[in-house]
Amino acid sequence: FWAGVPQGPPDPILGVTDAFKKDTAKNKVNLGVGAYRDEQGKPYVLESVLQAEDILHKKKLDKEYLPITGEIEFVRLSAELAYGKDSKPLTENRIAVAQSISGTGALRIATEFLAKYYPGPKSVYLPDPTWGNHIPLVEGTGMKVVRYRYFDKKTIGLDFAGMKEDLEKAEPGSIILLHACAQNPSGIDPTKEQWKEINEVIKSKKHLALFDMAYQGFASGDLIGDAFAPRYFVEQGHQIILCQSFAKNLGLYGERAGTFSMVCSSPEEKERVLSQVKRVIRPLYSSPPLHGAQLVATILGTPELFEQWLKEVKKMADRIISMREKLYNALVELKTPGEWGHIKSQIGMFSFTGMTADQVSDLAEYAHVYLTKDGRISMAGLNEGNIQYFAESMSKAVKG
Ligand code: PLP
Ligand code: TYF
Repeated sequence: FWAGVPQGPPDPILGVTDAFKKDTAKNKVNLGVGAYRDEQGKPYVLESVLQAEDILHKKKLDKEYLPITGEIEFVRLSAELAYGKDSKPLTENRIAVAQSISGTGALRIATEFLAKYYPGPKSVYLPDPTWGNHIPLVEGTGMKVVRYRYFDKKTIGLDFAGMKEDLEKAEPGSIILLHACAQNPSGIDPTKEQWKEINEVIKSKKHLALFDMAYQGFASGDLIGDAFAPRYFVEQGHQIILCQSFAKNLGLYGERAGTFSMVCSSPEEKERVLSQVKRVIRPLYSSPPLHGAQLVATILGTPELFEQWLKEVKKMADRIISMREKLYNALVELKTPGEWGHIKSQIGMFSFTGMTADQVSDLAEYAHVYLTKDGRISMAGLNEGNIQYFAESMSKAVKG
Protein backbone atom coordinates (compact mmCIF):
# COMPACT_ATOMS: atom_id res chain seq x y z
CA PHE A 1 0.00 0.00 0.00
CA TRP A 2 2.57 2.51 1.10
CA ALA A 3 5.48 1.99 -1.27
CA GLY A 4 4.84 5.42 -2.76
CA VAL A 5 4.97 7.33 0.52
CA PRO A 6 8.02 9.58 0.50
CA GLN A 7 10.06 10.32 3.62
CA GLY A 8 8.94 13.64 5.10
CA PRO A 9 11.36 16.22 6.43
CA PRO A 10 11.71 16.52 10.23
CA ASP A 11 10.06 19.47 11.97
CA PRO A 12 12.69 22.22 11.85
CA ILE A 13 12.32 22.83 15.61
CA LEU A 14 11.54 19.40 17.04
CA GLY A 15 14.21 17.91 14.72
CA VAL A 16 16.78 19.87 16.74
CA THR A 17 15.75 17.93 19.86
CA ASP A 18 16.23 14.65 17.96
CA ALA A 19 19.77 15.67 16.97
CA PHE A 20 20.45 16.75 20.57
CA LYS A 21 19.27 13.41 21.94
CA LYS A 22 21.61 11.52 19.61
CA ASP A 23 24.65 13.49 20.82
CA THR A 24 26.46 11.61 23.60
CA ALA A 25 28.64 14.52 24.80
CA LYS A 26 28.24 15.37 28.50
CA ASN A 27 28.36 19.12 28.00
CA LYS A 28 25.72 19.25 25.25
CA VAL A 29 23.19 22.09 25.32
CA ASN A 30 19.73 22.20 23.73
CA LEU A 31 18.55 25.71 22.86
CA GLY A 32 16.16 24.52 20.15
CA VAL A 33 12.60 23.95 21.28
CA GLY A 34 10.86 26.66 23.29
CA ALA A 35 10.16 24.91 26.56
CA TYR A 36 11.04 26.45 29.91
CA ARG A 37 13.84 24.92 31.94
CA ASP A 38 14.74 25.78 35.54
CA GLU A 39 18.17 26.80 36.90
CA GLN A 40 19.21 23.15 36.75
CA GLY A 41 18.11 22.81 33.14
CA LYS A 42 15.15 20.62 34.18
CA PRO A 43 11.52 20.87 33.04
CA TYR A 44 9.58 22.90 35.59
CA VAL A 45 6.16 22.04 37.00
CA LEU A 46 4.66 25.11 38.63
CA GLU A 47 3.77 24.92 42.33
CA SER A 48 0.34 26.38 41.50
CA VAL A 49 -0.19 23.49 39.10
CA LEU A 50 0.88 20.92 41.72
CA GLN A 51 -1.54 22.43 44.22
CA ALA A 52 -4.35 22.40 41.66
CA GLU A 53 -3.54 18.73 40.98
CA ASP A 54 -3.99 18.02 44.70
CA ILE A 55 -7.32 19.82 44.83
CA LEU A 56 -8.59 17.95 41.78
CA HIS A 57 -7.35 14.62 43.11
CA LYS A 58 -9.27 15.11 46.36
CA LYS A 59 -12.45 15.96 44.48
CA LYS A 60 -12.45 12.55 42.76
CA LEU A 61 -14.13 14.01 39.68
CA ASP A 62 -15.51 11.79 36.96
CA LYS A 63 -14.03 11.44 33.48
CA GLU A 64 -17.12 12.21 31.44
CA TYR A 65 -16.79 13.90 28.06
CA LEU A 66 -16.65 17.67 28.08
CA PRO A 67 -19.07 19.66 25.96
CA ILE A 68 -17.78 20.23 22.38
CA THR A 69 -16.72 23.78 23.25
CA GLY A 70 -15.08 22.73 26.48
CA GLU A 71 -15.12 23.06 30.25
CA ILE A 72 -17.46 25.92 31.07
CA GLU A 73 -15.49 27.55 33.91
CA PHE A 74 -12.25 27.14 32.01
CA VAL A 75 -13.68 28.87 28.96
CA ARG A 76 -15.16 31.72 31.01
CA LEU A 77 -12.05 32.37 33.10
CA SER A 78 -9.70 32.04 30.13
CA ALA A 79 -11.62 34.66 28.20
CA GLU A 80 -11.51 36.98 31.21
CA LEU A 81 -7.77 36.49 31.45
CA ALA A 82 -7.22 37.24 27.78
CA TYR A 83 -9.65 40.11 27.24
CA GLY A 84 -9.90 41.53 30.77
CA LYS A 85 -12.98 41.16 33.01
CA ASP A 86 -14.34 44.54 31.98
CA SER A 87 -13.88 44.04 28.27
CA LYS A 88 -16.96 45.44 26.55
CA PRO A 89 -17.73 42.55 24.19
CA LEU A 90 -17.23 40.14 27.09
CA THR A 91 -19.69 41.93 29.37
CA GLU A 92 -22.06 42.18 26.39
CA ASN A 93 -21.84 38.42 25.94
CA ARG A 94 -20.70 38.58 22.34
CA ILE A 95 -17.42 36.70 22.34
CA ALA A 96 -17.62 33.16 21.01
CA VAL A 97 -15.14 31.03 22.97
CA ALA A 98 -14.26 27.38 22.67
CA GLN A 99 -11.66 25.31 24.47
CA SER A 100 -8.97 24.14 22.05
CA ILE A 101 -6.10 21.66 21.91
CA SER A 102 -3.68 24.35 23.13
CA GLY A 103 -2.58 27.18 20.84
CA THR A 104 -2.05 24.99 17.79
CA GLY A 105 -5.58 23.61 18.08
CA ALA A 106 -6.97 27.12 18.41
CA LEU A 107 -5.18 28.13 15.22
CA ARG A 108 -6.55 25.04 13.56
CA ILE A 109 -10.12 25.95 14.51
CA ALA A 110 -9.48 29.53 13.37
CA THR A 111 -8.12 28.56 9.96
CA GLU A 112 -10.83 25.95 9.36
CA PHE A 113 -13.54 28.40 10.33
CA LEU A 114 -12.08 31.21 8.22
CA ALA A 115 -11.64 28.96 5.19
CA LYS A 116 -15.31 28.04 5.43
CA TYR A 117 -17.02 31.25 6.42
CA TYR A 118 -14.80 34.29 5.94
CA PRO A 119 -16.48 36.51 3.35
CA GLY A 120 -13.30 38.45 2.47
CA PRO A 121 -10.19 37.39 0.54
CA LYS A 122 -8.85 34.05 1.73
CA SER A 123 -5.28 35.28 2.13
CA VAL A 124 -3.61 35.07 5.49
CA TYR A 125 -0.73 37.49 6.01
CA LEU A 126 2.01 36.05 8.21
CA PRO A 127 4.99 37.97 9.55
CA ASP A 128 8.36 37.12 8.04
CA PRO A 129 9.70 35.27 9.98
CA THR A 130 7.01 33.51 11.99
CA TRP A 131 6.43 30.30 13.93
CA GLY A 132 6.94 27.56 11.31
CA ASN A 133 3.66 25.80 12.01
CA HIS A 134 1.63 28.83 10.89
CA ILE A 135 2.34 28.01 7.25
CA PRO A 136 0.89 24.47 7.06
CA LEU A 137 -1.93 25.55 9.38
CA VAL A 138 -3.05 28.08 6.78
CA GLU A 139 -2.18 26.15 3.63
CA GLY A 140 -3.82 22.99 4.91
CA THR A 141 -7.19 24.71 4.71
CA GLY A 142 -6.64 25.86 1.11
CA MET A 143 -6.14 29.50 2.08
CA LYS A 144 -3.21 31.41 0.69
CA VAL A 145 -0.14 32.40 2.73
CA VAL A 146 1.23 35.87 2.05
CA ARG A 147 4.13 37.31 4.04
CA TYR A 148 4.48 40.81 5.44
CA ARG A 149 7.85 42.28 6.34
CA TYR A 150 8.64 42.12 10.04
CA PHE A 151 12.32 41.53 10.83
CA ASP A 152 15.05 43.87 9.65
CA LYS A 153 18.32 41.95 9.29
CA LYS A 154 20.37 45.12 9.26
CA THR A 155 19.15 46.49 12.57
CA ILE A 156 18.15 43.12 14.06
CA GLY A 157 14.97 44.99 14.92
CA LEU A 158 11.43 45.52 13.63
CA ASP A 159 11.04 46.62 10.03
CA PHE A 160 8.13 48.81 11.02
CA ALA A 161 7.97 50.85 7.82
CA GLY A 162 8.05 47.65 5.72
CA MET A 163 5.39 46.03 7.88
CA LYS A 164 3.05 49.00 7.60
CA GLU A 165 3.58 49.31 3.88
CA ASP A 166 2.79 45.61 3.32
CA LEU A 167 -0.37 45.81 5.43
CA GLU A 168 -1.39 48.96 3.53
CA LYS A 169 -0.87 47.24 0.20
CA ALA A 170 -2.74 44.06 1.14
CA GLU A 171 -6.13 43.61 -0.50
CA PRO A 172 -8.78 45.20 1.77
CA GLY A 173 -10.30 42.70 4.17
CA SER A 174 -7.28 40.41 4.27
CA ILE A 175 -6.61 38.27 7.33
CA ILE A 176 -3.57 39.49 9.27
CA LEU A 177 -1.93 37.18 11.78
CA LEU A 178 -0.27 39.05 14.64
CA HIS A 179 1.77 37.64 17.51
CA ALA A 180 0.21 39.25 20.59
CA CYS A 181 3.57 39.43 22.39
CA ALA A 182 7.01 37.79 22.44
CA GLN A 183 7.11 37.27 18.68
CA ASN A 184 8.38 33.81 17.81
CA PRO A 185 11.12 33.52 16.54
CA SER A 186 12.44 37.10 16.51
CA GLY A 187 11.72 38.14 20.12
CA ILE A 188 10.88 41.59 18.72
CA ASP A 189 7.53 43.22 19.46
CA PRO A 190 6.10 46.50 18.24
CA THR A 191 6.00 49.23 20.89
CA LYS A 192 2.61 50.42 22.18
CA GLU A 193 2.81 53.42 19.85
CA GLN A 194 3.57 51.14 16.92
CA TRP A 195 0.65 48.86 17.85
CA LYS A 196 -1.62 51.92 17.71
CA GLU A 197 -0.41 52.67 14.20
CA ILE A 198 -0.83 49.03 13.14
CA ASN A 199 -4.36 49.22 14.53
CA GLU A 200 -5.04 52.27 12.33
CA VAL A 201 -3.83 50.54 9.17
CA ILE A 202 -5.80 47.39 9.89
CA LYS A 203 -8.90 49.42 10.66
CA SER A 204 -8.66 51.63 7.57
CA LYS A 205 -8.12 48.63 5.29
CA LYS A 206 -10.92 46.66 7.01
CA HIS A 207 -8.53 43.75 7.58
CA LEU A 208 -9.29 41.01 10.08
CA ALA A 209 -6.82 40.72 12.99
CA LEU A 210 -6.02 37.16 14.01
CA PHE A 211 -3.99 37.20 17.23
CA ASP A 212 -1.79 34.32 18.28
CA MET A 213 -1.20 34.69 22.02
CA ALA A 214 1.09 31.89 23.18
CA TYR A 215 3.03 33.89 25.79
CA GLN A 216 0.68 36.02 27.93
CA GLY A 217 2.55 36.77 31.17
CA PHE A 218 5.55 34.81 30.02
CA ALA A 219 6.99 37.73 28.05
CA SER A 220 7.29 40.25 30.86
CA GLY A 221 5.72 38.66 33.93
CA ASP A 222 2.79 41.05 33.50
CA LEU A 223 -0.44 39.41 32.31
CA ILE A 224 -2.09 42.70 31.46
CA GLY A 225 0.90 44.31 29.77
CA ASP A 226 1.45 41.26 27.59
CA ALA A 227 -2.18 41.38 26.43
CA PHE A 228 -1.96 45.04 25.47
CA ALA A 229 -2.23 44.54 21.70
CA PRO A 230 -5.33 42.33 21.49
CA ARG A 231 -7.08 44.32 24.25
CA TYR A 232 -6.31 47.60 22.51
CA PHE A 233 -7.61 46.30 19.19
CA VAL A 234 -10.83 45.18 20.89
CA GLU A 235 -11.25 48.59 22.55
CA GLN A 236 -10.83 50.13 19.13
CA GLY A 237 -13.75 48.08 17.86
CA HIS A 238 -11.97 45.30 15.98
CA GLN A 239 -13.72 41.97 15.92
CA ILE A 240 -10.56 40.03 16.52
CA ILE A 241 -9.95 36.32 16.58
CA LEU A 242 -7.68 35.18 19.41
CA CYS A 243 -5.78 31.92 19.85
CA GLN A 244 -4.73 31.45 23.46
CA SER A 245 -2.29 28.88 24.82
CA PHE A 246 -1.49 27.86 28.40
CA ALA A 247 1.52 25.79 27.35
CA LYS A 248 4.16 28.35 28.30
CA ASN A 249 2.66 30.60 30.95
CA LEU A 250 1.39 27.70 33.06
CA GLY A 251 3.96 25.17 31.89
CA LEU A 252 1.14 22.90 30.70
CA TYR A 253 2.80 21.93 27.41
CA GLY A 254 1.55 18.37 27.15
CA GLU A 255 -1.85 19.02 28.73
CA ARG A 256 -2.90 20.89 25.59
CA ALA A 257 -5.01 23.63 27.20
CA GLY A 258 -6.03 26.67 25.18
CA THR A 259 -8.92 28.56 23.69
CA PHE A 260 -10.15 29.84 20.36
CA SER A 261 -12.24 33.01 20.56
CA MET A 262 -13.89 35.44 18.25
CA VAL A 263 -15.44 38.82 18.98
CA CYS A 264 -18.89 39.02 17.38
CA SER A 265 -21.26 41.92 16.88
CA SER A 266 -24.11 40.55 19.02
CA PRO A 267 -24.99 37.66 21.36
CA GLU A 268 -27.17 36.25 18.61
CA GLU A 269 -24.30 36.30 16.12
CA LYS A 270 -22.08 34.70 18.77
CA GLU A 271 -24.51 31.78 19.06
CA ARG A 272 -24.56 31.27 15.30
CA VAL A 273 -20.76 31.38 15.14
CA LEU A 274 -20.44 28.92 18.02
CA SER A 275 -22.84 26.52 16.32
CA GLN A 276 -20.44 26.41 13.35
CA VAL A 277 -17.32 26.26 15.54
CA LYS A 278 -18.86 23.10 17.01
CA ARG A 279 -19.23 21.72 13.50
CA VAL A 280 -15.52 22.38 12.92
CA ILE A 281 -14.53 20.66 16.16
CA ARG A 282 -16.79 17.61 15.92
CA PRO A 283 -15.02 15.80 13.08
CA LEU A 284 -11.58 16.91 14.29
CA TYR A 285 -11.62 15.50 17.83
CA SER A 286 -15.23 15.57 19.07
CA SER A 287 -14.51 17.19 22.43
CA PRO A 288 -11.41 18.58 24.11
CA PRO A 289 -9.23 17.04 26.85
CA LEU A 290 -10.40 17.33 30.42
CA HIS A 291 -7.46 17.50 32.78
CA GLY A 292 -5.57 20.59 31.61
CA ALA A 293 -8.78 22.59 31.46
CA GLN A 294 -9.65 21.57 35.02
CA LEU A 295 -6.20 22.60 36.19
CA VAL A 296 -6.42 26.01 34.54
CA ALA A 297 -9.96 26.58 35.82
CA THR A 298 -8.84 25.67 39.35
CA ILE A 299 -5.88 28.07 39.24
CA LEU A 300 -7.71 30.97 37.63
CA GLY A 301 -10.72 30.44 39.89
CA THR A 302 -8.90 30.14 43.25
CA PRO A 303 -7.48 33.52 44.41
CA GLU A 304 -4.56 32.02 46.39
CA LEU A 305 -3.54 29.81 43.48
CA PHE A 306 -3.88 32.70 41.08
CA GLU A 307 -1.52 34.78 43.26
CA GLN A 308 0.90 31.90 43.43
CA TRP A 309 0.80 31.54 39.65
CA LEU A 310 1.50 35.26 39.15
CA LYS A 311 4.66 34.91 41.21
CA GLU A 312 5.75 31.86 39.27
CA VAL A 313 5.13 33.28 35.83
CA LYS A 314 7.10 36.37 36.88
CA LYS A 315 9.88 34.16 38.16
CA MET A 316 10.16 32.39 34.81
CA ALA A 317 10.10 35.66 32.88
CA ASP A 318 12.70 37.21 35.20
CA ARG A 319 15.04 34.24 34.96
CA ILE A 320 14.99 34.55 31.18
CA ILE A 321 15.62 38.30 31.40
CA SER A 322 18.60 37.70 33.70
CA MET A 323 20.03 35.17 31.21
CA ARG A 324 19.78 37.81 28.48
CA GLU A 325 21.77 40.20 30.61
CA LYS A 326 24.42 37.59 31.38
CA LEU A 327 24.75 36.40 27.81
CA TYR A 328 25.15 39.97 26.59
CA ASN A 329 27.82 40.73 29.18
CA ALA A 330 29.73 37.55 28.42
CA LEU A 331 29.70 38.15 24.65
CA VAL A 332 30.99 41.69 25.15
CA GLU A 333 33.64 40.50 27.57
CA LEU A 334 34.77 37.88 25.06
CA LYS A 335 35.13 40.69 22.49
CA THR A 336 32.71 38.96 20.14
CA PRO A 337 32.62 40.92 16.88
CA GLY A 338 29.26 42.65 16.33
CA GLU A 339 26.65 44.54 18.31
CA TRP A 340 24.72 42.39 20.81
CA GLY A 341 22.28 44.84 22.40
CA HIS A 342 19.35 43.01 20.78
CA ILE A 343 19.94 40.05 23.09
CA LYS A 344 18.89 42.27 25.99
CA SER A 345 16.11 44.16 24.22
CA GLN A 346 14.36 41.14 22.73
CA ILE A 347 11.34 39.77 24.57
CA GLY A 348 10.10 36.36 25.62
CA MET A 349 11.35 32.83 25.23
CA PHE A 350 13.58 33.41 22.23
CA SER A 351 16.47 35.45 21.01
CA PHE A 352 17.16 35.84 17.34
CA THR A 353 20.92 36.10 17.60
CA GLY A 354 21.78 36.93 14.00
CA MET A 355 24.02 33.85 13.76
CA THR A 356 24.23 32.32 10.27
CA ALA A 357 23.27 28.75 9.34
CA ASP A 358 26.99 27.91 9.07
CA GLN A 359 27.70 29.22 12.54
CA VAL A 360 24.74 27.21 13.86
CA SER A 361 26.05 24.01 12.32
CA ASP A 362 29.56 24.74 13.65
CA LEU A 363 28.08 25.09 17.13
CA ALA A 364 26.48 21.66 16.89
CA GLU A 365 29.54 20.00 15.38
CA TYR A 366 32.27 21.50 17.56
CA ALA A 367 30.51 22.51 20.77
CA HIS A 368 27.48 20.15 21.02
CA VAL A 369 25.21 23.18 21.22
CA TYR A 370 21.91 22.82 19.36
CA LEU A 371 19.65 25.55 18.02
CA THR A 372 17.43 26.16 15.00
CA LYS A 373 19.10 27.00 11.69
CA ASP A 374 17.75 30.54 11.70
CA GLY A 375 20.01 31.40 14.66
CA ARG A 376 17.19 31.43 17.21
CA ILE A 377 18.06 30.37 20.74
CA SER A 378 15.61 29.39 23.43
CA MET A 379 16.81 31.57 26.32
CA ALA A 380 15.13 29.21 28.76
CA GLY A 381 17.70 26.54 27.93
CA LEU A 382 20.45 28.68 29.45
CA ASN A 383 21.35 28.60 33.14
CA GLU A 384 24.23 29.43 35.48
CA GLY A 385 25.75 26.06 34.70
CA ASN A 386 26.00 26.39 30.92
CA ILE A 387 25.85 30.08 30.05
CA GLN A 388 29.59 30.74 30.11
CA TYR A 389 30.23 27.63 28.02
CA PHE A 390 27.55 28.72 25.57
CA ALA A 391 28.83 32.30 25.35
CA GLU A 392 32.38 31.07 24.69
CA SER A 393 31.18 28.59 22.06
CA MET A 394 29.00 31.22 20.40
CA SER A 395 31.80 33.74 20.45
CA LYS A 396 34.14 31.23 18.81
CA ALA A 397 31.56 30.37 16.15
CA VAL A 398 31.02 34.05 15.34
CA LYS A 399 34.77 34.72 15.16
CA GLY A 400 34.95 31.76 12.72
N1 PLP B 1 2.00 30.08 18.47
C1 PLP B 1 3.25 30.40 18.73
C2 PLP B 1 3.77 31.70 18.25
C3 PLP B 1 4.06 29.53 19.45
O1 PLP B 1 5.32 29.87 19.71
C4 PLP B 1 3.52 28.30 19.88
C5 PLP B 1 4.39 27.34 20.54
O2 PLP B 1 4.55 27.39 21.69
C6 PLP B 1 2.17 28.05 19.61
C7 PLP B 1 1.45 28.94 18.88
C8 PLP B 1 1.40 26.85 20.02
O3 PLP B 1 1.83 26.07 21.00
P1 PLP B 1 0.88 25.04 21.74
O4 PLP B 1 0.08 24.36 20.69
O5 PLP B 1 1.82 24.14 22.44
O6 PLP B 1 0.03 25.85 22.66
O1 TYF C 1 8.80 27.49 18.70
C1 TYF C 1 8.91 26.67 19.62
O2 TYF C 1 9.98 26.16 19.92
C2 TYF C 1 7.67 26.38 20.45
C3 TYF C 1 7.41 24.91 20.65
O3 TYF C 1 5.97 21.86 16.13
C4 TYF C 1 7.01 24.13 19.45
O4 TYF C 1 6.63 27.06 19.91
C5 TYF C 1 7.87 23.98 18.38
C6 TYF C 1 7.52 23.20 17.27
C7 TYF C 1 6.31 22.58 17.24
C8 TYF C 1 5.45 22.72 18.31
C9 TYF C 1 5.81 23.50 19.41
